[in-house]
Amino acid sequence: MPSTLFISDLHLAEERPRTAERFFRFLREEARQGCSLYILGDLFEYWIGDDDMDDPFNARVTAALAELNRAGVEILFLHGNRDFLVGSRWAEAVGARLIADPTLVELYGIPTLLMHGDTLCLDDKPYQAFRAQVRNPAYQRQFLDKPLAERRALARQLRTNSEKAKSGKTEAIMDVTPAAVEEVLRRYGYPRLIHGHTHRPARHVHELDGRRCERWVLTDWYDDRGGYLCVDESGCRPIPL
Ligand code: OKV
Ligand code: MN
Repeated sequence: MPSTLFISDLHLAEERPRTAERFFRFLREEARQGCSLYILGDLFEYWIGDDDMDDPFNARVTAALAELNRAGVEILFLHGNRDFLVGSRWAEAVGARLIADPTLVELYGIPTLLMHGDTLCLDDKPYQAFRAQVRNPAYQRQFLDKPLAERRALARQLRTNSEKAKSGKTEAIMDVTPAAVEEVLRRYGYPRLIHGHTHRPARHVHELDGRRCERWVLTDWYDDRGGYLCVDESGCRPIPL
């Protein structure tokens, strides 16, 4: 039966070899049964520009995805809050298509809205301020025009600061703002919603305006967990890895 697979929040980095190995195995095995693989953000723990693709770890991830694509699986990529600088050069190397956040698709007859999920977390004020800044195209251009070494140093500094600022209150405990979810469900005509980011995998049912919407939250791949959402004619099934 044709199926569409969804992953997010792998946060791949050289420092997490076990997660990377689980991902490579997923690409060689389970992912091949899908017609399409949607990556809903935070594939990478950090991304400072497509010219950092020659970094051996980034090159390995890129090559593994390109191989899946060559095997006939369509790959779609939606930016997360960490890898928002992934660009068309990377997408071309993979054979992936970059898609907007949000994107509405029809899957097996069901309108399905795809998001990373960070735009639903309105209560995380410090993060939303950070987002407004780094998603500014002029600011991004300024950053991307700097030499790679300088960007590396700036990014490392930003990550250190953000870890300090969190001081125990991790990103993982931030959940979506219910009003933001309802707003987006109304605006897009009561679709099924699939997103990640919160690291709280679940199936939620929202009843609003007399309509019923399913909301699927994807798992992260931290520590020893990982998995994907398999969507087909019969519905959505989370598969742990
Ligand atoms: C990604 C997050 C680091 C959260 C910097 C302009 C600026 C882009 C950037 C640098 C950092 C992405 C690109 C990274 C996400 C962090 C820390 C917290 C909460 C600028 C445009 F400001 F320097 F001009 N960056 N990197 N964080 O290391 O991948 O999402 S990153
Ligand atoms: Mn995220």
